[in-house]
Amino acid sequence: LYNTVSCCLHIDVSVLQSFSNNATHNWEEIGEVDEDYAPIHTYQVCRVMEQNQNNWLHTNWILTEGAQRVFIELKFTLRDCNSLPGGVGTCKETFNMYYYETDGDRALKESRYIKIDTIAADESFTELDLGDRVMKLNTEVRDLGPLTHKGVYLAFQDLGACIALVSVRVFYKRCPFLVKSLAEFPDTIPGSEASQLVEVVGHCVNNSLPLYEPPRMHCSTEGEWLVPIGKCVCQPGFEEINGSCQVCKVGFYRSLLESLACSKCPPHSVARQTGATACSCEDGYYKIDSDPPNMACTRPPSAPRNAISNVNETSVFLEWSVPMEMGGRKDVRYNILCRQVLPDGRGLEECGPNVRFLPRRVGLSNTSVMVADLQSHTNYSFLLEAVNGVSELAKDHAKQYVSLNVTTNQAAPSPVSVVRKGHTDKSNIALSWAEPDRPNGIILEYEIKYFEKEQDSSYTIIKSKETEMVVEGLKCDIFGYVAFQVRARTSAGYGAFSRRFEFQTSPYFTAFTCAQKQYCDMAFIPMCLCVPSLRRCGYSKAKQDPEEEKMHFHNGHIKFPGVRTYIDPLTYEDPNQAVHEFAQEIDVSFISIERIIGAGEFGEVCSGPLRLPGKREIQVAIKTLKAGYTEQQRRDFLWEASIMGQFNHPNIIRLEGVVTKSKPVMIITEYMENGSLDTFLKKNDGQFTVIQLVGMLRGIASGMRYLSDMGYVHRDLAARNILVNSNLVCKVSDFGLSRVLEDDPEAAYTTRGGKIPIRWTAPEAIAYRKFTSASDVWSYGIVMWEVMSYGERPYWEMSNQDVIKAVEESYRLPGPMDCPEALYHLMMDCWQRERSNRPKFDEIVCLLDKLIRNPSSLKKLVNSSHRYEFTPQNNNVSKTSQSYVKSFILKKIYFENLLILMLKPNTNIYVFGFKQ
Ligand code: ACK
Repeated sequence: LYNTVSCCLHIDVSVLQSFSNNATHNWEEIGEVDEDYAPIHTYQVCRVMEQNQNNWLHTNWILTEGAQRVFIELKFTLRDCNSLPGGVGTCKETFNMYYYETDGDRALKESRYIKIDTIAADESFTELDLGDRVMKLNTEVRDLGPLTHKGVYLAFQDLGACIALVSVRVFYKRCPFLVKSLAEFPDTIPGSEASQLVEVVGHCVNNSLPLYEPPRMHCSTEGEWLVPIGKCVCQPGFEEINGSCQVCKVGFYRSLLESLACSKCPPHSVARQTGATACSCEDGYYKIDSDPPNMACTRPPSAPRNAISNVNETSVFLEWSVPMEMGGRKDVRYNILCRQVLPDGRGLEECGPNVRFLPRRVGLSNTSVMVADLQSHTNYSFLLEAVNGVSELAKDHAKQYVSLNVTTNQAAPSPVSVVRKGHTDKSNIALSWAEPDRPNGIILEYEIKYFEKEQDSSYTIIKSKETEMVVEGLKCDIFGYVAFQVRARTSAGYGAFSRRFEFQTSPYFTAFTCAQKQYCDMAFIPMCLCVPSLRRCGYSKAKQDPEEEKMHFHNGHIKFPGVRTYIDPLTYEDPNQAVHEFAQEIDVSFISIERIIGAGEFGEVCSGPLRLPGKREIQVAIKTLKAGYTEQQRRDFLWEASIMGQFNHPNIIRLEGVVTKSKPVMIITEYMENGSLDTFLKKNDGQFTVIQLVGMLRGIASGMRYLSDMGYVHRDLAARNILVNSNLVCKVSDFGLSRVLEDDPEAAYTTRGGKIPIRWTAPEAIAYRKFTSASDVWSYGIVMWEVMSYGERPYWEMSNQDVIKAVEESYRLPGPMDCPEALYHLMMDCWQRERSNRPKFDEIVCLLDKLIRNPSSLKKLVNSSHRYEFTPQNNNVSKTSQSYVKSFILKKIYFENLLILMLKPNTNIYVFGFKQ
């Protein structure tokens, strides 16, 4: 009696004993034979003709071995009282089962026992069966829990039946020892509650480690392992073979947890021992830390080849080809060593800091460089060196250069870089300047060019052999400014002019303007800076433009101020990008899965606490994606998160985040204590006031108003897709366009292909897939009807085809029982054939608010003329259109094509859509 998930408890049938407080009321221990004449051992009692029977049979003390919930399977036969000769007498057809929990084995009075259940037979036997030797054996199973003591007694009470107890099997279920993903999970006893999950942390098998986090599984009360999280992988130097970790062979290595198998050492590297986590390089070959483990060992490159130079005055352009041998790497760079040949064989001297290398001197990735600002008529020697990532490591590797000797030409002097103003009066300015940084020869003279600021087409040039002079007879602009430029001349010709230097002549003007500091500063801004500063002003002005300021761009979509728009995740090339744009990634360690609350299309829906660092713990719902999914299923699953994450409204289910970096993939949302609205209403039939119901409808309408403002059409608005929290707040859920409809068990295929939840969908959406906020309004009307009838199924058992036809023929659902007329009118408005005549969601919210503010408007209930009377004479009622009258039905009798309902007195029932 032991299988993988359940284990029997020790129960010794031979020590079952009866209470013997009354010698005539005892069970008897009888050895019998079954139909096949095999011996069976039973306990029997059959005192059906005697009054006041109270016969007890109890078991020995059964150790429960820590199980919190045990199952009791009874096999018994029971005599049909009607078949007893001589009338029924006091004959019973049931017996009772009891239990008592204790921590030790001690005798107990039956009054201390607690009843488990009354046991009735599915099949009772008659005299005839006895004659035919037919054994009508009944099997009943009951469960018992939560148990808190070491053991339990069971007892069976007979009150006057004819019973033979053939077997009592007591067992509990457990999740068996399991090795999964290299983690061992011990044999585990489930929790006591029916939906409880026990989280078990797995132990990694020898030579393996947890990947990212310890592996976990959840043991269900049915003895099944569910929701695997995390896994183990073989530690470096080992690989997984047949569920265990085997050491890497010589010549092989495994370095990363992410890689699966041991790999052969890459070229120029070796692993001389087993269990290598990396391979070491052969002599003369090297590796740097950033080289991936599977990369070959490499060596420095050979020297660059075919170097040539091209001299232009005091600049040299150097060019070369890549080395013959790159060393096995792609990161080859070039360095230049520049040395000036000193006259008279005095050797070489490194080039000074004034020499410029374009783009740079070391770490060149291209095979050319421009060397500028050399001295004219000078010999230079350049050494070109190729290096790569391992050159630094290869210290004993002789450096290989290619060298180039170059002689520069004569060149004009470089520009004068500084001009200063000396003594100034109304029309004279004293100037001085520094010699150019690179005169490139002997300076013969300087040229000074000056002109009125802003009027450089008309200028004057004067010459000086010195580096200073007084410029006289200046003509100033209205602000007294004059601009100067200076250049030097050698035997190689003139150098370029310096930049403009602007100086003021008039002391009177200076005194006047500098009193106005701001104006003065502005006047001194060099012209070349003015242009960018003006441009900056223009830009910032544009930014201040109220319209521009308010326009935002998001992934190519223009978004307008105040109105956020829904972005279809389809517009993202990479759906993962959409998920992470709108949903926060949550580390799985912040989540504990405590129980399963339902089954979704993609896997279990669970609940548990979410503990984000620095945030208060909250209860969340966890939708999981079951293992073995395809990439498409993963995308479809996360699609909902990309949509939900864009919404932020108290009546829309809030997305907390997603778990995509570990498995299983999860969507985490706020937890809604009362689950889905349809089930919630059915469970609480008739329990709410009208105002409470209208409050729920108002919430749903407000959520839908938000969605329609965002430009999102839900397409599957129905009470089953609304969730309710502990404060009766309703929130719209289940997003995801066509995918949602694929999941919805209510969605049926239309003649045009797509799947549509017919009963909730507007005619134009069924006929030609015209889904709009107006079709959502139609569905909202159906949700109103579901709410006001406490979860009744719209159009009851009518077929989808009959519904389409009835709606087409202008039939509409009748007002639910006790529904305020104002609400029924609103429903009927939502079901206007012409979609433009249906109210908008903001109008619906507004109307519901009015009704809530003025509850007397809800007093008038829907007129009974909206209902059809169901009379016994109306015999032509077809089976599909028979009405469904919930708890008012006492009995249903089917007679040929008629359904006869026996109803409670004063029941007002309505029948919808029957055929005459
Ligand atoms: O009717 P229910 O209890 O409410 O059963 C379904 C089940 O999971 C499968 O969808 C429940 N459910 C889904 N999301 C949530 C949530 N955020 N909070 C509470 N229950 C949820 C739903």
